[in-house]
Amino acid sequence: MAKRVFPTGTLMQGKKGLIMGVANKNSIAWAIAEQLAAQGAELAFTYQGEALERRVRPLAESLGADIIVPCDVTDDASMDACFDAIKDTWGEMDFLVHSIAFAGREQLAGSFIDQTTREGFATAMDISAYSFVDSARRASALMDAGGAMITMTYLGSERVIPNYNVMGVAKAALEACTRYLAADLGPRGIRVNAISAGPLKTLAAAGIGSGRHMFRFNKAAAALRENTELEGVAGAALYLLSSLGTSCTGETHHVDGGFHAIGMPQEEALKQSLGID
Ligand code: NAD
Ligand code: 0WE
Repeated sequence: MAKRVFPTGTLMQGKKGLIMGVANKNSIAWAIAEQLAAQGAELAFTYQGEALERRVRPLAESLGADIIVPCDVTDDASMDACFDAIKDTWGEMDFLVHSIAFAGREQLAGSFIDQTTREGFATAMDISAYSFVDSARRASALMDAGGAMITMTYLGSERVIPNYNVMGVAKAALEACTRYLAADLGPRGIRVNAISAGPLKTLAAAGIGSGRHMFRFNKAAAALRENTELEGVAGAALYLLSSLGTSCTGETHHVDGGFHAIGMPQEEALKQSLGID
């Protein structure tokens, strides 16, 4: 695979921020980190647990990260320690990237009505939506000079996507959280937005039952007739987190080749997606 190249510049010069949600080099959060670093940002990273440290630390170090700390968003003590480390090292921060989601694997196969349990619902909401509120509260306490935050969402929040199930409900909550956070933090000059990305081949998308079909259908039906490129997501993140994004807050911005805009695909696209010629 060709190495990704990101436009270089000084848009993020002098800005410090936290990247939450890198698991490996395919993570959306990693592409965003590379783009922000190419524009001069200073970065801190969290990793979910010891198992992921082995992957995340070398990546983070390659961008000269000052702070690399464990953080499990379901654990208050771990969240305290993470934001204490930032406070102790930097004192203040300018931006936050939240790129974290989880639902039990059994929730993501089969029908929503049958698969969704009380516990599965609570876990998906806790890790995929509440964690953004908690992180935003802690990060904003360190943003005295204004700032910006983003989270990652998916179209399954707005429309039914087979098997996405309770994650779709959690993403709808996450997008609503984005608007409420934008309202609360706006008076302090802190912007809060979400990027709704089309399907990307990451760890979180691996092993989706209908994966092959999904990528084929997305490509055929999308306005641009191509799957989503990570570069586009990273570019949107740079826009939303830099001064280019001034005046934009509370928004859910789609980066999905225009798939979200299509109500019914062209006949030939539909045939192509089903492999009929
Ligand atoms: P990924 O697996 O690389 O990232 C998911 C991250 O969530 C991992 O780093 C994992 O460690 C972290 N995480 C899960 N539970 C956690 C916990 N309890 N505490 C701390 N971290 C935890 O996959 P990705 O595709 O880069 O996903 C990032 C975000 O992008 C997610 O919010 C996902 O819903 C969203 N998204 C993904 C796609 C896609 O097709 N891949 C499309 C749109 C949106
Ligand atoms: O948000 C996501 C996936 C998030 C996710 C992934 C997993 C896999 C491993 C949340 N929880 C888990 N739990 C696990 O055990 N995406 C946008 C990618 C995705 O996932 C799908 C999709 C798409 C797109 C699941 C079903 C259908 C489509």
